[in-house]
Amino acid sequence: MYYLCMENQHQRTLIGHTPALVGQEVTIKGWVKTRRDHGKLIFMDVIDGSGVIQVVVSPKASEPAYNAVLEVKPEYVVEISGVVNKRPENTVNKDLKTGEVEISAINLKVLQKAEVLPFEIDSPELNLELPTLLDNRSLTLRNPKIAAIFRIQAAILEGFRKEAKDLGCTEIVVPTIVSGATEGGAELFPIDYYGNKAYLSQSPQLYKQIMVSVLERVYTISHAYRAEPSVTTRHLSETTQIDLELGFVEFEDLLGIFEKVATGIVVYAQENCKDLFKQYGFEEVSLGKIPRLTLREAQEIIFKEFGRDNRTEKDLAPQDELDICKWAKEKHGSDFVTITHFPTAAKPFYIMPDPENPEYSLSYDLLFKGTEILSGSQRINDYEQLVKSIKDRGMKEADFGMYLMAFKYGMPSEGGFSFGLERITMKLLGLSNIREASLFPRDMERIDERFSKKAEDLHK
Ligand code: AMO
Repeated sequence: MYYLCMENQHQRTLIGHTPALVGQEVTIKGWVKTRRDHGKLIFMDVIDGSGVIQVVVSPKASEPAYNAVLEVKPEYVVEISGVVNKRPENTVNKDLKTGEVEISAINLKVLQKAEVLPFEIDSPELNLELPTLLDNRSLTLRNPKIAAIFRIQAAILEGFRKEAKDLGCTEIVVPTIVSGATEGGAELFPIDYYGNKAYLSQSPQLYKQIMVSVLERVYTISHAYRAEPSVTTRHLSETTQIDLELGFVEFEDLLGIFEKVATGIVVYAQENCKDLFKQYGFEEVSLGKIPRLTLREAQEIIFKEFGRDNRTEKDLAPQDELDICKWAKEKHGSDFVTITHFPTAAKPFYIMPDPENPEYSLSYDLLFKGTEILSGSQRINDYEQLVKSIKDRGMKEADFGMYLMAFKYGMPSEGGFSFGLERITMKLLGLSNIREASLFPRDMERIDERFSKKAEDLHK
């Protein structure tokens, strides 16, 4: 049995363990979510980190508990002792692990009061506009459906780590204060670094590549900063990238590897969070064989099937991604689709041009339910070729000294990829805006609080 002992005499049972304790007296600690009064019979949903349970308080069962409950409001922190009982058959909640039991209260102690809430935060559908949700993030995160997003996000990370470990990768931690750009087009945030010019990193790219020459197979979960100049539903200024990089691999191997990792993450999250998926109506993913298309093939399909001629564009537009995913689902029963061979000139310097047609590169994106969630490539591993690629893009070899050193002294064929954590979460759960998939999202308009609101407050 699992107890969390705060003090020897104060043993506490986690709510998630109550189904195994029917007939026994337990003490739980948690937050009151809802309170329903039926005359002198009072029902409360109480949660802790492990689950939610219904607590029944009545003067017949316990006069002291009844007197104490009268002042209790949502979000009060309470300690409750009582007996775990089976719930009457017609009130069992099958979607909950604790849905078959309830606690009949004997004692109730208020550990901490809460102010009256500015709005009801418990109902599954909060019906608040996104800016209001984010303005009150510390509170709205307490909504069980919103909290569930981040339990599932944790499972996505666990699933990724499991896949990476199965591949024999070692986890590394890399810096995010850097001296330059890696991702070409994406904008940089400059910082003042002791009077020197520095930037917030756009990607762990260069470090994970260097580490291939040290540990051969590595992964890292890292913050990446993108000074996105526009507000969209799928871009954040600070994002979490989950990256993997492997030595002694070729392009075809890489395609198989990231497709397996992506599928593995989804399966792991769905299996380990079954209750949450069911309870909150998150849709299951279709996992047919993932179709692979070159960019030009995908654009040809978009032209033929959806009537838009984007056949010379260097990337897929958001609507193209939606349409090609629709096509993949209908024709291949897959929520994923792999797109390869983006034009070399439009890609960062470290990406290997296809030796058979150097105008296109050995690069790939993975789309999931209508949006790119991953990109990666076979890398240039030859030192001379890499230096040339840097110079061809108008960049200076000297700015990449530390990075190039790893290539000068023997780098095998290598490649890797990066998932956007918030993008996978958003798509897996069918969220309409990426901000919902980030605990404390950063964008052009806010760092926690809206800049416009701060300015208004200043003028008050
Ligand atoms: P890329 O720039 O495509 O590639 O980023 C990889 C993945 O990170 C996510 N992502 C973002 N998510 C939210 N907001 C953003 N502003 C944002 N930018 C990127 C996306 C994207 O697919 N170094 C390469 C990867 C590699 O080659 O290994 C890179 O950073 O899901």
